[in-house]
Amino acid sequence: MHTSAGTLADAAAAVLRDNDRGDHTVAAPQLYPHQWSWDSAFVAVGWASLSIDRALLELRSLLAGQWQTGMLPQIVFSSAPGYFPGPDRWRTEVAPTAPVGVSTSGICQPPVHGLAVHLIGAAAHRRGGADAEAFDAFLAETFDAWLGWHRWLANVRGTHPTGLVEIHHGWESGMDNSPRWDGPYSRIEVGDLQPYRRQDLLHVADPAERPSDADYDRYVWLVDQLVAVRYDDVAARESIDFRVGDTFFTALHSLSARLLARLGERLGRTADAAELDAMADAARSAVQSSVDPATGLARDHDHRADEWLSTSTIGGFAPLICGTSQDGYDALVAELLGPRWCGHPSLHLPQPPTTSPDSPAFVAASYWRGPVWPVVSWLVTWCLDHHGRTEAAAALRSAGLAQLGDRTFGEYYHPLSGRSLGSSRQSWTAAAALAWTAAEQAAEDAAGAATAERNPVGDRG
Ligand code: 2M8
Repeated sequence: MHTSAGTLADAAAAVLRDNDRGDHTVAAPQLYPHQWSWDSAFVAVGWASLSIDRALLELRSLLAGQWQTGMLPQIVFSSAPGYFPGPDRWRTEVAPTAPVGVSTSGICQPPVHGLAVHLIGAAAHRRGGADAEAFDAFLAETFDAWLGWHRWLANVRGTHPTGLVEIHHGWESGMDNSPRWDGPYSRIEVGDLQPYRRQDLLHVADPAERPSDADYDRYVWLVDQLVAVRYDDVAARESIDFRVGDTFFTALHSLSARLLARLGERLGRTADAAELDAMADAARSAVQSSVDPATGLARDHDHRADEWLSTSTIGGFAPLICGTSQDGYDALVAELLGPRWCGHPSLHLPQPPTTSPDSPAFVAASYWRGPVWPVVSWLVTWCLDHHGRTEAAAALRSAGLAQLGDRTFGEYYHPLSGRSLGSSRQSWTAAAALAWTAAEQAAEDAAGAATAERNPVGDRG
């Protein structure tokens, strides 16, 4: 195990190095030639096992794109060509609150950054010396930026009576064409669209792995709607055709705010830490209130149609991220490992598919409609560990590492055959491999230390 885990880590490190563009890591070499917000947080966690300085640089580059409102943008653009929609469609220069001198998109992505900062800090302090000092300086320098991001989420995007953080585009969820959004998208009537040309289909083996052209029309329509109101937050909330409370996003807001609160205390920022804790509590309550009593899964809420959305997707496991009652948590872990999800008899490996294979909305090879996403599996295993479910975490982690044994570092995987899909050499998949191998190593070291303690003369036989 030791040797093969080491080899996988070396291969994963090579992917990050290949995708490194100096101050940022592209999400994938061809399909995604820019810096994506939640990708860069996961990627920074991967970098932390190789270089703390490089991990911190990744987050600094992302923060350079932060809007004056506090929003962290979905994409910080480089000058690389070949991605649609690029800066000329986003036209964020019309927004008075966009950053100056940095080109970004005009929406956001899930707030996993607090988790990344927490994990990089833990790695830096395990190493000590210059790494610990570099992290402490970074934290002092950037704490207000992270606080501003969460304030924006709570105060601008978290005002609906459900308490769920609302998103204005499926891209903001990170799970672009998930069946979670089928209802809200079906209600959108696309008006006159300026012509555009997709670039993504040039980089995948089969167009069926990507969203459809009809999906893209809606995606672009929403971008145009935001441009029309110059990205004004209040005007967007009133006019945009897609307004959905996202339970998974809200759970991540809660988790990250909680972890940032602890870091704030270390800086002596007691009042700010209390504010972050209050945000974390409110977001967790909203996630708990979204749970469907019939299924135990959390639900999104379509604010436009005023209805709950209850398709069986990975989003339903949001309480595993932010925490819930002991019984509620145990029931959700049992559901995750049970026959509708990771224990489904048709699965290649016990890994969470993005939609339950039992759901009519499940499509095995289509992007966020069914495939296994290693980065999401890693997030789930980290949360299980964090909330004390170490056995469940270890079981999913070892299946996740087996999944990555093909060394393609696929963007996502066919849940029934295990085939790699979408882009290969995807940065966040490599980051997941690095984080998992580090966790595996830590578990082996802990087991070794326990054996040595029981048997101090060193007789292992
Ligand atoms: C995918 O989304 C982008 C738009 O943001 C795309 O399809 O062009 C999603 O998987 C998203 O979650 C991810 O952050 C991004 C880059 O990996 O790709």
